[in-house]
Amino acid sequence: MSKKLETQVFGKEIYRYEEVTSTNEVARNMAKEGASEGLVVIADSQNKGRGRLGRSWQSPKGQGVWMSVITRPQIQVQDIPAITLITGLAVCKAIRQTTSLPAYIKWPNDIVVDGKKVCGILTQMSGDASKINYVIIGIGINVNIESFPEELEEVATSLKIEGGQNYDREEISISTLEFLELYYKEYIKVGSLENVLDKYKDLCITLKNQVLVLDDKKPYKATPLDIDKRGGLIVVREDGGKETIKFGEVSVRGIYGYA
Ligand code: BT5
Repeated sequence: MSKKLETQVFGKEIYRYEEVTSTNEVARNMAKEGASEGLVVIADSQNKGRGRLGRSWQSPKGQGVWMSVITRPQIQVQDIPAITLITGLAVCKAIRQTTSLPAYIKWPNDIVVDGKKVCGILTQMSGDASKINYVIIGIGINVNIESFPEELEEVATSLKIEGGQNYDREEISISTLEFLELYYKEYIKVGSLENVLDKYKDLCITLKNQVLVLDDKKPYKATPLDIDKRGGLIVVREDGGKETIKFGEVSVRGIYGYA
């Protein structure tokens, strides 16, 4: 092992697998059985890796960090998106620390390098309006992938493709867990994103470009203004109206082929 994990809670218990359906699924089953906050599931490959909205996530063997963390935050359901934001920030910092590559966050939670996605995050929760049972934070980082299938070539990249070298997956996962614990604790302590928001905004590429908001009705162009304390993206529409987008899809000019 390259470096020792220096956390108090996250990763104190780690389950490693060669192959699973999805680390989120494995972690969810453990959480249902009462597993503690901080338990981590890591797999070498996933044969049913999941994206958001039922999409799939390519997780080739031995070439990425495919992991999930069980958390049990005592927060309001409407604050769950904040957990995703914190995770994005943690991964972005970890990639920068371990590779020195110019990683940025595409709001809310994709990590991009050179306009392409190197990491996706999937948070899944169980609970109801009165109480959260658990939140599974799933993190997929493309580390040493050399090439992608044609349909992903334009949108996906890996640390190896960008940096021209292999990186240590263990070191990246350790760094991610350390940053995640740091920001998570801060968030829970303060009860809002206040103390981490400036760091997030510094690295948020969505604030630096024009965006296309893909809402249910009709996509519209907007200028990003800020991110609020709950993690919502504040934009100004072309007609001058302000809007806060809580979650959802936003295309950023210059990223994933949006010109
Ligand atoms: C995400 O979804 O970005 C969340 C991905 C979360 C993956 C982790 S891995 C560990 C844990 N266990 C799981 O089963 N999942 C989590 P979304 O924003 O919906 O993006 C999915 C889309 O990204 C797909 O429809 C593809 O277009 C594209 N895609 C698939 N695999 C990719 C990859 N390896 N790298 C970049 N893009 C990919």
